[in-house]
Amino acid sequence: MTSLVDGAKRLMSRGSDLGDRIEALGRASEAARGRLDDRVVDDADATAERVATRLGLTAEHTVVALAGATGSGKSSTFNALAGVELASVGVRRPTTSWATACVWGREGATELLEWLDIAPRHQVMRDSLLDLGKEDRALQGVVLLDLPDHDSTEVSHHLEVDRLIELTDLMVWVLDPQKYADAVVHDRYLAPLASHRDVMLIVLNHVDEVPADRRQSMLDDVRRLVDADGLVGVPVLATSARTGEGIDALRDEIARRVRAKKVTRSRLEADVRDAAARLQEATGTSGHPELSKERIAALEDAFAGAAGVPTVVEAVESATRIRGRRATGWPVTAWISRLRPDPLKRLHLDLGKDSSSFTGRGRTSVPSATSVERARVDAEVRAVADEVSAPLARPWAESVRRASVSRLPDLGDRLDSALSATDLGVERVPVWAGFVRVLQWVLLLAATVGLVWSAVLLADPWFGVTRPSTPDVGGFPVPVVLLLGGVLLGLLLALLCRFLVSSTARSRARSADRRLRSAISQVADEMVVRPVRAELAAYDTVRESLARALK
Ligand SMILES: Nc1nc2c(ncn2[C@@H]2O[C@H](COP(=O)(O)OP(=O)(O)OP(=O)(O)O)[C@@H](O)[C@H]2O)c(=O)[nH]1
Ligand SMILES: [Mg+2]
Repeated sequence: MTSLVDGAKRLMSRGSDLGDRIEALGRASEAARGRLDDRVVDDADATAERVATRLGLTAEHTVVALAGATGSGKSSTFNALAGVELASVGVRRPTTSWATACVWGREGATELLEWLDIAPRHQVMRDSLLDLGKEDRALQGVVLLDLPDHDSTEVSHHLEVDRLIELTDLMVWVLDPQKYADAVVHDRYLAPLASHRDVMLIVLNHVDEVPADRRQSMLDDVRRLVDADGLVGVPVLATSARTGEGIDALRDEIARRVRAKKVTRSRLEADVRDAAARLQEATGTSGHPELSKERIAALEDAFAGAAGVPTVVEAVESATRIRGRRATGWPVTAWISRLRPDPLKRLHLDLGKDSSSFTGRGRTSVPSATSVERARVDAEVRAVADEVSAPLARPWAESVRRASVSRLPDLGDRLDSALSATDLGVERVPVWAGFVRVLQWVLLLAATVGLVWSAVLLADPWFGVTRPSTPDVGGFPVPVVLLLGGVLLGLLLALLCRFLVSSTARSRARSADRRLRSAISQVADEMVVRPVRAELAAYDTVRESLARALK
């Protein structure tokens, strides 16, 4: 396929419009592979390949095939055009089993004949028949094929006809007075090939057998049937291979088409168009909406819920509060609070950058998603697929849906590792809390000193020795000031810090929420949004490429 696209690009660089179409068809089928029915895609691929190959072969030769029912006179017409009895004409039906080729102008035809797969013993070089000469120039460049019939019981015959009809540049359908209205030729060949009407001729042979007064009405009847097949404008010629009547006109018509050098290209263009139209029918032409921000936000929200973000955020807030209080509280009561477990440790979400490298690997113990949360995830994923695929044809809507859920089996693990790899920003107690902690210990120390001092004074250990006077501050003895001041200030400071700790806890919870949601949003992008967008991109490629192939 790549070589085909490259080949088509080479043709494009030569300014070939057909090269551009082939490249577009190849691109469309590449993007549709695995998404649309294989048969339609294979058909487009094969067409692009065949057309590119034919374009790469001789442009000096035009393949003209005589096709029709058995006994219609294909071989006789072939001989009449060649001016020599090359093909056997028999009374036994069917006569011709293998296609015979007569080539006007040998140069460069070898590869073409090889591609047509015509055995050398069935090839005749018209130029080598030296005794002839008159009509040589007119059909220069023609590779005339006498095909087997398409309507006998010999299956191999119509297989050969179908194969060669696909490779032929100009098709000459030979009808006869008895069978010209047979459904076989109209339904199997003429009507389906309506798109190829520019590269077709119709011949009513055996006219010598039709009474002169009935000829015109028979020709009119043929015309009517051919028009009904969609072949409006295709010439209908009357010939008799036996008497030679109309053969010159047929030769002239073929020669005129071949000289115009448009036949091959028209044929190939029609092929590309047909294949592109079939692919387009399967793929549809409607546009699609982009994924809306709201839809993605709702999806992220559902993921955050399933990942337990609210639980973690709550834990961050209470852990910060507990740790802050422990640091800034009155040391005596703070020590008691150490007996309470740390909510983040309980969730196995250890704190901060250092610990995340360990916890990143293991599973957290954030409670797994409840069935309600899981159902919400499913519903939001479905809503994402539905939002963009509503206008798409069924195979594409189906492939968008498949893509949207393709990575969900790993979702639990991915959410969990996103959670544990996120720095929750709670590893350090704030700087001010560090100062407060020191201050609290200083105050506690002061209170202890005051306590011991007061105890000593009360115990009166001087035993009659004159007691040294106790210093005082503003009339209050220093030990009492130290004891009461230390305790009261410590408690007051602890109380004050509770407010500060609470506001720090709230702001850390908010920032943890932001960080977690940004990690979750990456997971949502990777697991759902990107796979869905990849399908839409493939769809756009197919649609745009087909529009280019059909323009
Ligand atoms: N009267 C008359 N007989 C013809 C004409 N063309 C062909 N015939 C005869 O019709 C018979 C069949 O002719 P062929 O040329 O073998 O027909 P064909 O289409 O090649 O048949 P198959 O090879 O069997 O598919 C032969 O007996 C021919 O002589 C014609 O224009 N007029
Ligand atoms: Mg024949």
